Amino acid sequence: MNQWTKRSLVMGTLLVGGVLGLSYCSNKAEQQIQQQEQGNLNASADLKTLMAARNLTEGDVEAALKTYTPTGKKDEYMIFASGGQSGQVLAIGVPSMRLLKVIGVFTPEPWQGYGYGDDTNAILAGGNQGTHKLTWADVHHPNLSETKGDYDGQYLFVNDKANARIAVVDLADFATKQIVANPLVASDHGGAFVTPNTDYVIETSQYPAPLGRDYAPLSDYKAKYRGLAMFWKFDRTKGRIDPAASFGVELPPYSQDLADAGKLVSDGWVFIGSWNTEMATGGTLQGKPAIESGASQNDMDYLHIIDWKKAEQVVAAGKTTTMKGVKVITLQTAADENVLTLVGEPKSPHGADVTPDGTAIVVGGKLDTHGTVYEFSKIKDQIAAKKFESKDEFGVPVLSFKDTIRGQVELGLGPLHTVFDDKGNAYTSIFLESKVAKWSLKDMKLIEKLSVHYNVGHILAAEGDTVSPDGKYVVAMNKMSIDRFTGVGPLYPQNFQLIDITGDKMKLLADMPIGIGEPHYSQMIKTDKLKPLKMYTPGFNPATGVKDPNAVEGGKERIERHGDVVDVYMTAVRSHFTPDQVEVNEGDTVNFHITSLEQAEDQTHGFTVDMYNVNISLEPGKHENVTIKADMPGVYPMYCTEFCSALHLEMQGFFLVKPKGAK
Ligand code: CUK
Ligand code: CUA
Repeated sequence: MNQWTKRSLVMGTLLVGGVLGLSYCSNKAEQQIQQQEQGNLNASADLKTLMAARNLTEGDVEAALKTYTPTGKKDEYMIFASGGQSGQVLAIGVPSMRLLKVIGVFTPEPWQGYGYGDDTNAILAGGNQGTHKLTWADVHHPNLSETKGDYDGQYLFVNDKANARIAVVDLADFATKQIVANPLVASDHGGAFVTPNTDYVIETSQYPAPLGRDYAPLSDYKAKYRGLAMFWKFDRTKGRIDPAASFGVELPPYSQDLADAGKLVSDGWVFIGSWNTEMATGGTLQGKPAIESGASQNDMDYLHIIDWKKAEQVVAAGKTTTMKGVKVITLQTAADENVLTLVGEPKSPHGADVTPDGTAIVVGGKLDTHGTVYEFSKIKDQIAAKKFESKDEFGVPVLSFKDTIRGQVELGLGPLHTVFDDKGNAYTSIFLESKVAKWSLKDMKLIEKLSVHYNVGHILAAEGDTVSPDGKYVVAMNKMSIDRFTGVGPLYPQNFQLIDITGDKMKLLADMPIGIGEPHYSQMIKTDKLKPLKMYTPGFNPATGVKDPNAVEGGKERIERHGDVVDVYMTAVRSHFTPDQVEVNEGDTVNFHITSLEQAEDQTHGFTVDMYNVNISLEPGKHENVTIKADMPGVYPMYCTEFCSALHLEMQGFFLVKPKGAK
């Protein structure tokens, strides 16, 4: 039997198997033939010849061996990466650096049907701010839920810097469940960082403005403009943020930046960097310095230290004011009650990262060459003893810089973010030098620098933000890729570079071009901590988290008319929708209630009504509701958008809209 006969036999099996739902087995047969073919090809080529032909060094081959993941083999880690301006989150396997999923979060995602049905539209609508419909977000920092300071694999939180929002993604089905909009500020940045048991999701503002998004002229900057640290209470039993149990802490009008929660000995505290303590507001047309230079005058800015357990007590004691429905500890109260304390940090800092043991906080400096390490015990003791050096002009106590730090280590030009391994080492991204600096936390000594390509922003490490990082891998998230990839026009991909940190020397293993958004931060979790669902229980509505009241059972499909409202109770199963003919009158409101009757793994259907901007994803067992206004008379195919079986194309129906006045 030659290959072609074998192939056509397999295709025949595929066709029959697809109808019978046996495509998995026949795929396996196809795979075996492919492997045989590859085996025959490779037998004639030895490794050295291949290396020469592809111009590969031994180092390249070693890197390939460390990352190559043959078909069927799975990754040890998963990265959850910010999708930047796309408003989404990327799930990436490590070490293969294969993209596994793009999770729709703040932006509609058609494949998942996210934002094209009633229930996911309601989730997106939860993030409405202001009067303009928001169709994008600037995602910066994904953070995994933690239990006792360790990733527990249950939830992921992300922030939208552009519109001050936080989203909750459930890692049971990798789907967004909630978006909360901060009513007090217009931008955030220090989010979405979690406390060690995920009691709170922290969101701090970036650009100061009057709280509540009121108007005040820039001449009132010091008097009326403020920052905010929001503590969103997470209700784990519901898997949702509870806005009513959340609170804010008013901050001075400095530009608050990255934040991190304390852990172990520093549990109960939050550290937030800031820049522009000069409170520059620009005014270039009036001949004043641009904000970039106005904000770079002071040698020191302020690290903000918040005692959030104290803040909880202050809230419980009712010492808050309510602004737009949010309980807020005013700046005055925060200063008086020592909820908020400041300490100097070197020129235009970026990053505030708590070490795995919780004893120290590492801060980088965009305009400083050091990594600065603060000793938490010194901070805590001085606050307890009320040993303050001064107050800022808003009355917030300030600690002495030199009495607070463990030390500083010279790292290079533009140190930004720091992550940690399991051996007491820190890894800091050096933006201007395009390097990753490895240094020892104990000896405060630089160990090694590795070139990355190029302009590294954040870096991340395996389980890097937990109390027990794994070591093994660091990923440099590079802003520029200049000469790394084939050209795709003037908007270049970003470049994630996987680095092996197991040996004495860091070793670059692989590049992954990122052609979506501008990722900022990511976290990397061991995949054995994730317990993703394979399918939903029949009739389950993932957006509401319960079996849908309109779920449809096989045999109970029907169309009901109530005046000009038509309810279509529909099921989907290979390879048909029931009912497959829906005729309504122009002007009717049509509610589709669709349940997938599938209970076989990876058997997904889609459902669209052409021209009506509907596309939902029906994973096995899932229920979705879609409402459309039948305002376009005509005949519109409804069809399944997922190639689900050999008779997928036949999985269609008709949506007929009878024009007004027609017989
Ligand atoms: S920021 Cu982007 S590289 Cu938003 Cu975390 Cu530093
Ligand atoms: Cu169902 Cu295609």
